Amino acid sequence: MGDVQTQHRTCNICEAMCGLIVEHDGENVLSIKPDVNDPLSRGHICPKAVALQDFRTDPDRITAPMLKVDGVFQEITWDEAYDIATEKLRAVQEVHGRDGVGVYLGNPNAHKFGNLLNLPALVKALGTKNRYSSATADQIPHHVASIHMLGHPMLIPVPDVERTDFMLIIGGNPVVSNGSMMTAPGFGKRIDEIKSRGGCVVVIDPRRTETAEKASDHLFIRPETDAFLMLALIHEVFAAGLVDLGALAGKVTGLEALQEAVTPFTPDLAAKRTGIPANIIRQLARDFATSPSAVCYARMGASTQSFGSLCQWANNALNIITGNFDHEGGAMFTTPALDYVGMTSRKGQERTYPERRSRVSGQPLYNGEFPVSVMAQEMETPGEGQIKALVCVAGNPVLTAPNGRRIEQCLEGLDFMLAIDIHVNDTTRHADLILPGTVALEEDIYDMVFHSFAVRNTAAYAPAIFAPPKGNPKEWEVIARLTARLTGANQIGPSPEQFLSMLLPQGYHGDTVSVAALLEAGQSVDLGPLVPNVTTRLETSDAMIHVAPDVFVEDLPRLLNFAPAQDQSYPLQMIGRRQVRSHNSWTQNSPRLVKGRNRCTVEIHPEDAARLGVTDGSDVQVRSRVGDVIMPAEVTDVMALGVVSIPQGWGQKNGNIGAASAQPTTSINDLTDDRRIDPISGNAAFNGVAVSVTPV
Ligand SMILES: Nc1nc2c(c(=O)[nH]1)N[C@H]1C(S)=C(S)[C@@H](COP(=O)(O)OP(=O)(O)OC[C@H]3O[C@@H](n4cnc5c(=O)[nH]c(N)nc54)[C@H](O)[C@@H]3O)O[C@H]1N2
Ligand SMILES: Nc1nc2c(c(=O)[nH]1)N[C@H]1C(S)=C(S)[C@@H](COP(=O)(O)OP(=O)(O)OC[C@H]3O[C@@H](n4cnc5c(=O)[nH]c(N)nc54)[C@H](O)[C@@H]3O)O[C@H]1N2
Ligand code: SF4
Ligand SMILES: [Mo]
Repeated sequence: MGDVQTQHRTCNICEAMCGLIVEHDGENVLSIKPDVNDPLSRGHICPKAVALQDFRTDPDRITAPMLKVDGVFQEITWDEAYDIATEKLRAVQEVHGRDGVGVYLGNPNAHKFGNLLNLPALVKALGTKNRYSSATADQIPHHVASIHMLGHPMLIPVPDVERTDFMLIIGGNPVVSNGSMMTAPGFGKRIDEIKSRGGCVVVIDPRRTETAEKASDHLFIRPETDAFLMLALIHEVFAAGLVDLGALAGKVTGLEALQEAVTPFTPDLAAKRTGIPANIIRQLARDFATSPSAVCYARMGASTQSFGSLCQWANNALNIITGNFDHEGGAMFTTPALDYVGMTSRKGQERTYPERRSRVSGQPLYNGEFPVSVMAQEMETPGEGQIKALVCVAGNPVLTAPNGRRIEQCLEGLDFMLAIDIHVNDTTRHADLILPGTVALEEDIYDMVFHSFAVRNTAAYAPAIFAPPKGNPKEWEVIARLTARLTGANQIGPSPEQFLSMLLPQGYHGDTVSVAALLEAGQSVDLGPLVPNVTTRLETSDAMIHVAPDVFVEDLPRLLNFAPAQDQSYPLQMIGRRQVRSHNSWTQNSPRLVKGRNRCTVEIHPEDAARLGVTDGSDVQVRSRVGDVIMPAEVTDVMALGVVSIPQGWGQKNGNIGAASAQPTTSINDLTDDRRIDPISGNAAFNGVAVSVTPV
């Protein structure tokens, strides 16, 4: 045991980047506390931050390369592991071509800058078009809206929560999730601040969420009908003569086309589809448009549904036509120290979208990745381009992708699967070889992605606190060494810190922010509130904002034809939910996070429950077209009538994770349907799945 030391670092579990103070003695964590001086999180943390220490010491963690021999994992050396991985992957590619190897990259990669900097080279070395990630289970509609309206997928507007007078939250639960495509730690306090300066927060959600409870107002909405609401708000803003582009006047094209496109989407039609009365929709439009500042923020519930792209387009369009785009208190654009948009600039490059279509069912490819909902059919369907081997880095699609068990069956049929992960779980247990990853406290941290989505510009860098177990390399180095074997290179490239040193000088704060300066500061540095800037950054061919791109307008007939399915065998609609003490599918080994009652319940409205004979706490069977599960019911009027909610991330059945959870749980993705996607973006439509619930 050494001297007690403290380190300031940001938490990298979710997008919130909370500032932490970690006290340790070189061997063990002594405490993890919130950093009240962090300019972004201002003292907020959640219970998952304290659990960061558990992920390191988890006895079930993989700490050596593991090769499956006769169905049983055995430890092998790193040299053997790199050799086997290279040989097997190349062997598959020799027989089946480069596309014979598929790649799936999971969510934790977005939070690990060493991975982000090294994975592109690995993917390039494999040379496969069969690329997938959790992004198509999450956020592609946001990127698609930005591509067509602003010309760059990563130019994503972020609500200026610190200054807004009116926030309309559609399908997000930031009090629990701490924000997504909106890094906003401590969102409950931020709602209080908006209200105490005389502002207002309205939540639109089929569930009266933790965010709705804190907000000024909550309106229940039928799942998947949000586009009707947002287009009706736009309709009403035009009708009331309240269009005002503000500083963007002369920078926006397509206003007339927008007005024409929304003509059929009256508040009356929206009322029929959404269940929100027309007079309330009209009033909401006027309040929004006449507020000194306002911002509409549509997230998961509005993007992972059948009309996800229309929702993200309408969301931007509403902010634009009310003068709330690139404007204080509206939807703004970050100027982070590491300029991710600039690094990936497409200025002057002619591009067509979608970039490609999938082999079997012709689904769209954006940002170089196919929808994860087609991964199973691309493994199942013979022919040139069939996936015969998989490289899965920090991903758990069996539990996180729609119809995950179909993917699970396909994994068994592969010639070879390589995983880089920390656990044997429902996905990685199908691997032939698993290379151990390293966890947060063993890695340097600089958040490459989420500063781009933060409600305030800040920057923070901290080195690793502990060495990885058993002298293992850090995860970025594992990826780099594997890449070097594949390419035959005899050395690996720069370390993440060296990369960062090269990239920061090119960013928006290059004269003050460097690795050395951040180390010297020893904690998160404040780079100020968001500033208007988008007109200099547009990458559309005419450098204008396109408020009515054809791709969205052409999808409107599909929306007009939408009527919720009337299948009496599946009379209810299922949506997902997030919970404070779990993060996606991988935190269920931390006893402090899983303790207490079984939280993997299906929430159902009391009237639905009474009609179906379901009682609170009793087991029910939930069934959809693709599968069925048995789980406890929670009868609660937080749910809209006709809608049930199941949390995502549970259902660990096989492998060494989930044991700390006292009760067996179920995976929502045993029920979600991989046939349901938003056709413009290819994003999975997790919400609005038709299900039945019956007592058992
Ligand atoms: N029905 C439904 N499904 C959903 C969602 C939903 O709301 N509803 N949400 C979707 C969303 S938004 C997302 S982002 C996806 C997430 O989908 P995934 O990215 O596939 O799943 P995660 O649960 O994040 O799993 C991460 C994997 O990484 C491993 N891991 C954790 N930390 C590390 C590490 O440091 N290094 C390495 N190498 N491995 C690590 C874990 O063991 C686990 O296997 O799920 C999606 N699925
Ligand atoms: N504690 C915790 N925090 C997390 C995560 C976690 O697993 N746990 N995951 C992280 C990740 S990967 C992401 S992407 C973010 C996501 O962060 P959020 O976007 O805030 O996602 P959710 O909390 O799933 O909230 C989605 C909301 O949409 C509602 N909803 C469902 N269907 C519809 C619909 O059709 N219309 C409308 N209007 N609403 C609907 C749901 O009831 C729910 O309240 O959270 C991140 N933060
Ligand atoms: S809210 Fe997210 S970033 Fe903040 S402490 Fe919790 S898990 Fe970490
Ligand atoms: Mo996500």
